[in-house]
Amino acid sequence: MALPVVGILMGSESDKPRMAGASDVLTELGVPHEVLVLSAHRSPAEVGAYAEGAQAKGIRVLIAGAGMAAHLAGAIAARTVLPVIGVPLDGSPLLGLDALLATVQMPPGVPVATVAVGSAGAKNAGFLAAQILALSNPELDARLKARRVQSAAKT
Ligand code: RP5
Repeated sequence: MALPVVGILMGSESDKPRMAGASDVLTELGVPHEVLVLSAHRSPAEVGAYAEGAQAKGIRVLIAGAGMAAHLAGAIAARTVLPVIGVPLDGSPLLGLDALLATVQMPPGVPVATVAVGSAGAKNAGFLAAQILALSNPELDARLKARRVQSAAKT
């Protein structure tokens, strides 16, 4: 089994259905990844330790999905210079607008690349992570391009 190069984190077990697309896309594209549930407010020390150790263990891109105040992606981005993709999740009474603003509005210097709210965003986070990795992986680049050709043929 290849070591994971993408870490997918989410703030709660309850986020799993909405975040599943990120893992599905990476599996389809043959990108080794790991999935963890870690909460920025319930387990902040574990979040910090994971973010600080990710690069040294071979992770190259991080995906973080959370709902409500959604500080997981930003908390991770504060502790690593790996690219962090944030997925705002829509499980709250505000339907993800809260998570969108919390995730996208990072102060300058510590970016979170924020994708769409909910399961569409989770899938796009998987694609975006793969596209970042494809910059230095010609086989993955070819798989992504082949997939675009396939999806164009379906329209
Ligand atoms: C956030 O709070 C999680 O990412 C989740 O979207 C939301 C609710 O979490 P639970 O109360 O369902 O664990 O931290």
